[in-house]
Amino acid sequence: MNTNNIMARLEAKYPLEKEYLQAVREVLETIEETYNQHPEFEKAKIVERIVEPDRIFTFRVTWVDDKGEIQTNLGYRIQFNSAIGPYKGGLRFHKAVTPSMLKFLGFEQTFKNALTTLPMGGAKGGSDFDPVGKSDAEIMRFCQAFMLELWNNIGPDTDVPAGDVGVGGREIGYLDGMYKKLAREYNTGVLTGKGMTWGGSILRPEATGYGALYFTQHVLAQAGKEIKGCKIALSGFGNVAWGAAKKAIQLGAKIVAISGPDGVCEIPEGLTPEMNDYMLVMRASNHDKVEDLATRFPGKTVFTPGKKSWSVKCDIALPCAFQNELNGDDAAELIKNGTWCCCEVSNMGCTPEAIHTFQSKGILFAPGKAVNAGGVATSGLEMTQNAAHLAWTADEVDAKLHQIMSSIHEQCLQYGTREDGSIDYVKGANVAGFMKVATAMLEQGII
Ligand code: 2IT
Repeated sequence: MNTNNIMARLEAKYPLEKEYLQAVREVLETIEETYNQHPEFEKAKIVERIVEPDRIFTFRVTWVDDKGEIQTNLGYRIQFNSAIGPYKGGLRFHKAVTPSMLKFLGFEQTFKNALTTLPMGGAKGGSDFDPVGKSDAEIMRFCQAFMLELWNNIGPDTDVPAGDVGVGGREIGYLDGMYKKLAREYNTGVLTGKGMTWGGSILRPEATGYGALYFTQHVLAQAGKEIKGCKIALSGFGNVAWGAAKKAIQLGAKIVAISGPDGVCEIPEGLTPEMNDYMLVMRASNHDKVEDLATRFPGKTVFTPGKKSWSVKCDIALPCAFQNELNGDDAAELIKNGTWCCCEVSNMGCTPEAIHTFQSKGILFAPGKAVNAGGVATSGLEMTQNAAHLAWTADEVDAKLHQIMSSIHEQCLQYGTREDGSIDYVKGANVAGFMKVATAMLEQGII
């Protein structure tokens, strides 16, 4: 295989699908060498097959807002790859959602899920519905209308959606309620991220952030460093940023910045547990402004409009919000200010230029596929508990999460150790995920 040839074909076929093309190129560039050592992959045209989703559902979602006006959005579910298990991946509700965005996320999910060691295929879905400024009743009516279209294409053994940007516990509740009403199945296993009284797994809300910090600890330990006392700048204030901050504080690090679409809040003395929990209130308000933290905790935070967290001096940068939120200029500014590690917690949070800048300057860098896999892994653990009709304790789930993040780190070392002993985590994660899915596809024949 030749990455440039395959990319040229995909670029001609999907000229407008920027994010999808970016995600595919990154994977192909890093797996090319390994792929070409396996003529059986080439013969079975694995790469041509793995870059295309198995199927895409697109549907209209019409609902009535609080003023009685009719609103129409588009809904999607992309079932990307089922070679290693039922389709699995989140739903994103955000005004910028396009098929390209969901294809990139579904593609990445396929490899991420393979890394978790659990049997889950890759999927993603969502809508261009904009939750900002919506009332709780509007959120509920939208979720119900969305599920009215989706329910027939998902199921506990076929496709199991979960949350992502704009979809948290509240939305999963409304979606699950409607699914049960339509499907008349009450086995609780069709969505993950459920509430604790109706089949949810303890620690699932924290899992993406906790797993990311466990992975960061491995990256640091590998380089002979430790997290205690480190200053961390992170972006966002949603579920993922909340969990990451919570674990970082527990581990003795200091969160010196969080950000939102409106700007950055610097917190010179570090985010307190009380401020950390206020992030949940900010998320639930649908106000989408990080300035709310400064308003609630005056004197402890400094809000600067229009700036990102990457302008704040820190040891470790943790992008926790959205794709391409940290670009080449941001990476250069971080490095200038002394940052020596960046672990991507958001999916494709760094642009290719940013990754190149980090890697060429010897900054420790780990990609989202590995760093944030604890979220979907704990979704996998939720599926297991649901299938067995039982609930594990927090200690049991946390121990399994630790084990999974440690295994992902091992896989990165296996496939990403350079000749000089340093680790290319991007290559390691991509090759490890790819090898598992490609081998499964090969063994299952031409389907
Ligand atoms: O990007 C992700 O891995 C998620 N949004 C979580 C998916 C899941 O199925 O828990």
